[in-house]
Amino acid sequence: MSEKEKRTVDVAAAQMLDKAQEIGFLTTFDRAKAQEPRCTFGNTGICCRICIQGPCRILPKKPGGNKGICGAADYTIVARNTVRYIAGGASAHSDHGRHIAETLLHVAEGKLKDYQVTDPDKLMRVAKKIGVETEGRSVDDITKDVANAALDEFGRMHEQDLTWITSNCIDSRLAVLHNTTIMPTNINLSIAQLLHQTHVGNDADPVNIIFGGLKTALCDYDGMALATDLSDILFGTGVPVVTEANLGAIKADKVNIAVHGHNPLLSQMVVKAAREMNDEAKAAGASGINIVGICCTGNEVLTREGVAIATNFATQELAILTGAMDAMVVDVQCIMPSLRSLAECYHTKIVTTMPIMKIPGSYHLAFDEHHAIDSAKEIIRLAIDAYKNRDAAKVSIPDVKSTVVAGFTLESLLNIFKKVNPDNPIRVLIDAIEAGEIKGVALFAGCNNLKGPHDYNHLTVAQELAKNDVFMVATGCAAQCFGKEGLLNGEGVQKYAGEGLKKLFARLNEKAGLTTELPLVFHMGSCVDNSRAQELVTLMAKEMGLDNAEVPYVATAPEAMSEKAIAIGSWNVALGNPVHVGVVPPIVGSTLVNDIVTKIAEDVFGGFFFWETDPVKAAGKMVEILEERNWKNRIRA
Ligand code: MSK
Repeated sequence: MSEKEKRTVDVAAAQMLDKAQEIGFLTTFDRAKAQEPRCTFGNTGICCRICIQGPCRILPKKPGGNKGICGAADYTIVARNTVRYIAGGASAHSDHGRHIAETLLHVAEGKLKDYQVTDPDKLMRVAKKIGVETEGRSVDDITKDVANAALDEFGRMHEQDLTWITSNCIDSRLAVLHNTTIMPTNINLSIAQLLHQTHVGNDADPVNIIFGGLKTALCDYDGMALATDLSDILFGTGVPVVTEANLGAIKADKVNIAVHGHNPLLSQMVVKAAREMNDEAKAAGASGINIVGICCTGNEVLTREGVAIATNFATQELAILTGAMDAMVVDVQCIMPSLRSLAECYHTKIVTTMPIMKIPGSYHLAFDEHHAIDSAKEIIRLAIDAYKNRDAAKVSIPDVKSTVVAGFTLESLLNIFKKVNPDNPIRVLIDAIEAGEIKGVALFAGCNNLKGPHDYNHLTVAQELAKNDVFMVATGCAAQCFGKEGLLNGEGVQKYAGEGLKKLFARLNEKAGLTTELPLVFHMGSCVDNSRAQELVTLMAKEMGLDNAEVPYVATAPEAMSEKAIAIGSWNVALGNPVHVGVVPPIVGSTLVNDIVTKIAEDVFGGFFFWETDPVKAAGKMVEILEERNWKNRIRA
């Protein structure tokens, strides 16, 4: 691999990185290089910064150095550091869910004019699932009860298992969560207790700390599951859409606005307002308004509105480098502070919108749900004004993009299966497994991590699994990589799928009734929509009469980066799923803790982590896991 290839496999990104070099702008790729070599203590998790006597590092050869100043051993330090990542991730996902739940409640109370219940069928399904009475009641009353049930997850004072966990899991899995005492009853309480548990002079037992972490990881799951359900109720449950992905989706003749972050409350409004404001853009000399997405708010509006993907996490700066990005509207999570300094070289307006996410020097427009459409229009007018200052000489948009077929919520995926098996849609997948056509299902989740070439691990693991007849679903920045690289369309199937997988696709395509062929990888949505994938595996478990830990299903985060990715991986393990991580996390500094999460976890939960930076080897191991589960199921039958 040449030095240039080591940066990214994305051709459009490579062109923009060359441009950055030409103009002397240092991107996240340069900053990642500047961080090398990494500090071994931090890199392996044996640096403790929990109290300010530290930082303490584990120095085994120095007398007195094999423990922190308080006496914390490597296993305590590593366990504490690890679960604090989970607390960060669970806070982010659950706070996102809480914001959606509050908005839904205010809709039902008639306090918000710009939002409404868009999908009453989903409302009824969710109400029934969580035990809210629907018979003879108004939509508003049911909505209030569903929203209040979601808000109750955050702060109820009585002991009651979290509703979105109990209503989404099968009994055998709930028994595992109870037997290991990790079933949470209150999201905020679990996060607070975990921070307390890991305070200096508190819990030193690595097993107990890890179990506290898993309990909080389940709160991450609960927060994202309710965020998915309530967002579908508010904005609709996605159906298959055709659009495009990569920097080539930015249009030179249009006012370009990127929506970036995670929360759909504003981005949905921006999309809606933009459709009404094309004339204003035309009056400014553009041919219209073009909205594109970055990171998961992009995935949200892709799923429901067919908005194109500009790029994913590691290459977010490069959208500005095209010189044609007029405004980037950001909400929460995964937004690089460096966007502002790059925007200074161009006419681009960076607009922060949330009270907990501001960037010095950027434009802050406090988003207010009570005036959501007005806020969105104000942002669009800012972009139109910025467009007037665009310097045509600085515009260079890579002519690179791929067709994307997305919108595969669980409902829309099952609707396709229903065309093949109207009575029992999930059987389509299981029949294909039992017939040996496919080996099982893999979920791709997670970010970009510049410890390796951008998008390389995602792409290689997917190509290898496709060749080995694995049915694939994806979320987050992994899904966006596949969009850019042509795996979210039918050509991907022809190019990469093995014979068994091709047979399944032929059957599905024949009956699907879509205007286009189904994609090699099914885009299931944003980070919070990993809950959709978990619903899929649970449905398979029910139909197969198995526990989740026996279903031929694996999860992978080939380029995991964020605290949220660590939380997602952890609840996957607790719910019985094997989880591949394509970077070595800062956990290997303690053999004990590393063994707990990679080996002992399997005995307790059926799920476990494994680290493998080589994507070919990682895919090989994932295939082995699926084959082993199938083999055991055949023996059981
Ligand atoms: S945006 S959490 S970099 S997937 Fe959800 Fe991408 Fe990871 Fe952020």
